[in-house]
Order: sequence, then C-alpha cells, then structure tokens
Amino acid sequence: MAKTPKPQSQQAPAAARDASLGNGGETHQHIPHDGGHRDADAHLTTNQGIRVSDNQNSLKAGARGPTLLEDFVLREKIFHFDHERIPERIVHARGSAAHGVFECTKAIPELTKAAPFQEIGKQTPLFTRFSTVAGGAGSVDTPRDVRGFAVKFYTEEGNWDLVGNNIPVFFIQDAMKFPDLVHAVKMESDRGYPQAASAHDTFWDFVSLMPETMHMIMWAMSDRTIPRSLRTIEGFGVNTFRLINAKGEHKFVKFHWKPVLGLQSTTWDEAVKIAGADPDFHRRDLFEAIAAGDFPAWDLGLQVFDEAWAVKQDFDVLDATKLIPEELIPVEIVGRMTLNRNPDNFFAETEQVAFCPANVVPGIDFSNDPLLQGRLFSYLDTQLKRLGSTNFHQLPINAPKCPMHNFQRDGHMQTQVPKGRANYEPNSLSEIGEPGGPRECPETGFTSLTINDERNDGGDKLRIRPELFADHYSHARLFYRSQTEIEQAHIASALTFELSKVALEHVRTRVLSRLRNIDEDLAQRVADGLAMPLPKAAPAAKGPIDMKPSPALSIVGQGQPPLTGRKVGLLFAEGSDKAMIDKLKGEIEKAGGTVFLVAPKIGELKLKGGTLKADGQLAGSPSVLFDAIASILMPDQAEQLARDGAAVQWFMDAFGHCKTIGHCPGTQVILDKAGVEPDEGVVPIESFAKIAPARHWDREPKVRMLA
Ligand code: HDE
Repeated sequence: MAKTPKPQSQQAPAAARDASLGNGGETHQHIPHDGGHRDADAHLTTNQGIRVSDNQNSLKAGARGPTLLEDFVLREKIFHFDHERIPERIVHARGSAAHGVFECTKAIPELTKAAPFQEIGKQTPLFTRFSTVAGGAGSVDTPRDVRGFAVKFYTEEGNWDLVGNNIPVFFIQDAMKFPDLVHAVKMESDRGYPQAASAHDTFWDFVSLMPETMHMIMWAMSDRTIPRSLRTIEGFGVNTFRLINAKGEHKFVKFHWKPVLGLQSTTWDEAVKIAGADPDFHRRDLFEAIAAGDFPAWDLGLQVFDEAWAVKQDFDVLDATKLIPEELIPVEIVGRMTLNRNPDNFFAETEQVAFCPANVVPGIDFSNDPLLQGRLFSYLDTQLKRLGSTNFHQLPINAPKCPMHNFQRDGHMQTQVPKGRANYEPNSLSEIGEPGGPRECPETGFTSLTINDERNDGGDKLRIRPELFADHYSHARLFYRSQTEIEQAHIASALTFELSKVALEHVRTRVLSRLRNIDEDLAQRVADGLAMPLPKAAPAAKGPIDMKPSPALSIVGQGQPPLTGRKVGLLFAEGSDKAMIDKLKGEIEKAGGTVFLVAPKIGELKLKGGTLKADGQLAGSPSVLFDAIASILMPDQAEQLARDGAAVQWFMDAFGHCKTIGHCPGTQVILDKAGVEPDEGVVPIESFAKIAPARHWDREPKVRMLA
C-alpha cells in the first residue's frame, strides 16, 4: 500500500518555505475586523475566522492531481482578490493623502459659528487628499494638470469638506458643461490616448469654442500646473461660499491655503523627465517628508466680503471663472493645517475617502454659484457608484468623529446594528418605555440661510447666465499681466507646446484668435512659435477691461523660498573627501534641507577619511529629483565620470533647469563637458547652502528657446 504523502508544506525545505513567506516563515498575521491592526503572534484565518494550516498550497486530489473545488481557503482567497479593484474616480483618480490637524490662530466668531474657528488654539483633526485631475489612478505625478486639494475637517459638529484645487478659478461657469470638459480633456474616446495630458485635439477644440475657459487656461499653462512638490502648492475653495455667525449675519467668503514652504514649480522639461525617473515623485515626496517628521503646513486664509461690495464689481462673485485679487480684498489668515501622519493603508483611506462640497457644518453655507450648485449633487452620486453602497459614510475615513444618529437604515454593507423598533420619526415609543431615538435640534441644528440672492431676477425659471458672466477675457488678461517676464515666457511656451500637439489647424487658429483678446503680445509669441499667421481677434461679448496687476498671482514675484524642506543631491565617488561631505551635509541640514547622497555605486565606498554608503545610484538618481545639486569629487574621479552619460546629464539638466550647482575644483572637467557656464548659481560648495534653493531664471534664455 502506498504511504499517505505528507502535506506539501511539511515536505518543502525550510529555506524554500521561509523565502516564499517573506516574513520569517513562521510569523502569521492576523487582520482583525476592528480595522486591521496587526498582531505578529496571531493566527492566519479565513474571513470566517477558521484557522488556516497551509497558506502555500491548494488542496489537490493527489500531489500531481487536480485542485479540489472543496478548497474553501483557496476559493475565498481568490474570490476576494478578484474583487479588490473598485471604479476609479472619474476625475482626480490619482491622489495622495495624509492625516493632520487644523489649528485656529485667529478666532472669528463674529464671522462664523463654525466650530473650528471659535477660539485660538482650537484643534480639529482632518484628512487631506491631493490629486491630479485628468489621468487615471496609475498615471504619473507630474503631468501639466490642475491639482486637487481636498480637506475633510472632522469637527465636533460633523464633517466639513473643503474640496478645492490649486488654482482659484475653474474652466467653466455652469455644471452643465462639466461632463463635456472632462470628456474633452481625458483620453480621446476612439484611441484611448493621451493619458494625463491636455495637449491634444479634443481638449483644445472644446477650449477654443468656450471662451469662458480662457482665464483658467492662463493658469493651466502657467507653472502652477507643474508644481515641484505637493508641499509647495496653494489651495483654493474656488467657489464662493458663505459664513454665518451665531446671530444669523452672513458674508461671502473665498477660501485660500498658503503653503508655509512657499510656492515652487518645475520647468516643463524637468517635469517630463521626472515622469520617467520617478512616476510617483509627488506621492513619495509627501510620504517621505511626513515619515521623516518634516510636516508640511498651510495657512488657511479668508477673503470675506458682502453683497454691498459684490454689486460694485465688474465681475460676478458667483462666476467661478473669476477671482478676487488679494490687493482688493486681503487674505486674512485664521489658522494652520499641518499634515503629520501618513495613512496606514492606501486603499482604506486615500482611495476610499469621499469628499463632498455639500458636507458643510453650521456656520458655513453655499452661494448660488451654478458650478457649486452642480457639484452639490455630483459627489455623493459618483461616490455611491465608486464605493458601492449608501453606507460609505460608515467607513472609518469617512465617518464623523462626533456622535451620529438618525433613522436611515439598511442598505448594502450596513455595519451598524441599530437596536429597538424606532426606525421612524415622529414616534411615541418612549411613552411605553422604549427608546424613541434621536430628535431634531431646532436650536443647534444646521439651518440654511433663508435669503436666496439679493440680485436674483424674481426667481423665474431660466436657462440663462447672468450678464456679468459674459466677460471672459479681463481676468485672463489680469493673470497674464501680473506675471513676471519669465513666467509670461513660460505661459507662451506652454501654449506653443500644447498647440503644437494639436493636429487640427482650425483649432489652433481659433485659440490664437482668443489669445488676442487676452494680450496681443502673447498671441503674437504663440503664433510665431507655431509659425502660423495671427488671425483676427475673436469677437468678445464683453470686455476685456484692464485691471490693476496683482503681484500675488505670480510665483516668482513672491520671492525665492528658503532651503527648508528642499532636497539636495550630493554626488561623490570613491576617494572623495569625507570631511568635506560631512561639512556640507551639516550646513544643508542646518538650513532645513535634506541631503540625498548619490554615487556611481551604492555599496560602501572608501573615501579619504572614512567610508560612506550612497542613498542612490547615479543612473537611478537623476538631478531632476533634487532641488539643487552639489558634488565633491577628486579630479581623477571627475575625469572618469566625464565619460559617463549619466554624470554629464546630471549637471547638464541641473544647469538647464536653472538650479544651483555647488562644485569643488575637481568637478570642472564634467561641468565643461555638460556645458555648465559660470553664473551666480554655479557656486563653490563653501557658499552653496546660502543660495541653494533658488532657481536662477536669468540663466534660462541661455539654455532654452522660449516663445
Ligand atoms: Fe470636482 N469632482 N467637480 N471639482 N473635485 C470630483 O467626486 C465635479 C470642481 C475636486 O480627492 C468627483 O468623489 C463637478 C471644482 C476635487 O477625492 C466628481 C464639477 C473643483 C476632487 C466631481 C466639479 C473640484 C473632485 C470625482 C463642476 C475645485 C477630488 C470623484 C460642476 C473647487 C476629491 C469624486 C478627492 C472630485 C464633480 C468641479 C475639486 C465627479 C460636477 C471647481 C479636489 O463628483
């Protein structure tokens, strides 16, 4: 009689088992129902709680026989895996998020009764998700695109979601056009490309036919859409909201987030190269900064105004394609958000978080902005599809951190177990001693503002836009003319690049005809860049009028940000002077920067005065990944490296991207080969830490033909 074979898991050599487990072989993990905390000593079980004896082999009829349908462990595991993916967000699919806290720095009870703003020092926990808009969940981090900036405040009076972008205006004025806009910018429907790019026919066709997009187009073509880091973007609520105080008095408000690290962007060439070098560049940067305790922070600012001010403006405050220059209404800082904890689980938190502009708390209300009104419907609707159940508010990341009681019941994935008979209201069950359930709160509950709109035309039902919405060019002109010379050149170059990818000539012509209404010089530069004749200006329904330039709209105009939070690539090789490396590293860290050591080989290298391991290998750590670079090399090492394309490109790119280059005399041979010319940004390492973060824009005309 044949001997009963032992289960394979017992037969396998111990080493093979350990390797396949990857966790030391004997350590099982237990993921309990309470949200997944891990206990290394716990038993591996099925979802039914049955202990699993063998997680390596399926159950077979004989060692070489077919797998048995009876194997519930295998079936459950594969079944669950098969359903791991959920629909991605139709827009803003790719995102990164973090937990944090909002601290009130200026109490404003006279403006709003919203809980986070009632007293200085008051802390409100929050969760913030940044995103690109057009690309899918697996696309790259650095396309030219708007960035989403969504914050969920878990206040003690319920969740307030401030769902904004890094640009204060939007492409369209009315929610009716949102599906058209998104269809036009996403991959073209027959060919399925381009992914995460606006440089294609359908986007520009739509844009050229919709002059209301022109203001946002100026922002989209500016350096705002190619940020260096998510930590260096601004955020805006975009739509006009209202603040209401305890007396019921109300004002309009625009929300602003200002990054404490300052604004910083990349060059287009750099953004493109980063996409190849590290598709997860922004996600990694945010995660690593928080993991290192280098917590990014933003100040929350408000622009507050009333109807009396609004009626006097040349634009309508309900029009999301317009902004209020900070010079007209200063941004008043009322608090600071600090992101201080990475998500424990990307799917459970970053993916399943559901933001909704309709989530407001007492003290905050909506305006009649027709874009906002459409948004109030869309988010809940799309989240039902994406998260699959009306009960998605019960997911830990979405659940309020204050008590929540109502008579809503049942539905897919109900995780709560309501007790008693009272699932309706009113009820009189308390009269027979049974719990009657929660009751309305006339005093403290949310009440909508009773006034509709002072300027509403009697409330007739009309498919129409207000008169002032018709000026599509004045604010586009304001934005363009508020930029520094170099930023204007970037806008002209971005337009030239994008339109050069548009095959339909009539579309290019139509865009040029619109640009003439924004700025003649801009239109001419783009026409020259495309080698196309300048068409007649498009007829404009209204305007444009000249507004006073707003320096706050420029990034460069706001000055160079400090070294705090920036990453410096430091190149060394075998034989480099360790004392010099240590000294420079110390100086950079003292100034708040971090150092990433780059060498041709990653293992321990022998240096003059010690040994050192690199953080990254040269070919895998191109200079586009750093804010500035420095090198400490001996002449003979430099001679060798000058024959390595990766080394030469390291310096060439840093020079081309207008970054600071710190060098020692030994490096000169590579600098020469890389075409690095002396200028104020090419400095001996002794003075590096003082000017490292700066971009040297004066250099740009030397390295690039700008439109
Ligand atoms: Fe959104 N937007 N949006 N949007 N939006 C979504 O909701 C929509 C708009 C913004 O990290 C969707 O859950 C309409 C402006 C952010 O999860 C969807 C209109 C602004 C995020 C939706 C707009 C935004 C979204 C897709 C025009 C800046 C990502 C997935 C009327 C103020 C939130 C989802 C996150 C997501 C609809 C315009 C910001 C489809 C209909 C303007 C940051 O519901």
